[in-house]
Amino acid sequence: MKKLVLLIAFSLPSLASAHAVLEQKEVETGSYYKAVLGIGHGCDGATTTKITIELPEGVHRAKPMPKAGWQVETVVESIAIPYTSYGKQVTEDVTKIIWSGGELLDSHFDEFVFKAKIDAQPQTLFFTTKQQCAVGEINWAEIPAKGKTTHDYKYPAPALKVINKTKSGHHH
Ligand SMILES: [Cu+2]
Repeated sequence: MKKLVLLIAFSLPSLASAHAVLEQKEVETGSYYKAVLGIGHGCDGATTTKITIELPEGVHRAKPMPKAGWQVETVVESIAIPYTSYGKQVTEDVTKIIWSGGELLDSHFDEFVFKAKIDAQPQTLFFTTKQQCAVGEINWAEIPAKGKTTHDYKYPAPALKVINKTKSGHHH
């Protein structure tokens, strides 16, 4: 019996790559992007109950995918840089997506999904994410200084590299 208990008590060290990260880290400007935000662990062992992701400038018309066991809401605000879509001036857009009411154990992994049009010019975009737990919270909000990468930080914001359109000429 004692051996069994020891086996169960043995826990793996948490992976450095756990964190809150976007599965697909690169996208062409002007294309639609399916964002899959992976949440690798809780807040110091506590169960995750709420995820809030902020959409940076140039990420347009975001639509979250419904998620069983969670409520999802979008926050629409006026945006700093209006844009034109299908000939219409757009001055308000989704700026935040919030998943709440669910439970994600520290020992589990889950994904939070949305789609958006990436109109930002080539650059690295950062999606500041707040992870709230039954006890405590984590702000994934660190943005690397020049010459550093997200790997140099403990709580990096999920990052997405926007690249030039490839010249293949196909349409998405
Ligand atoms: Cu981590």
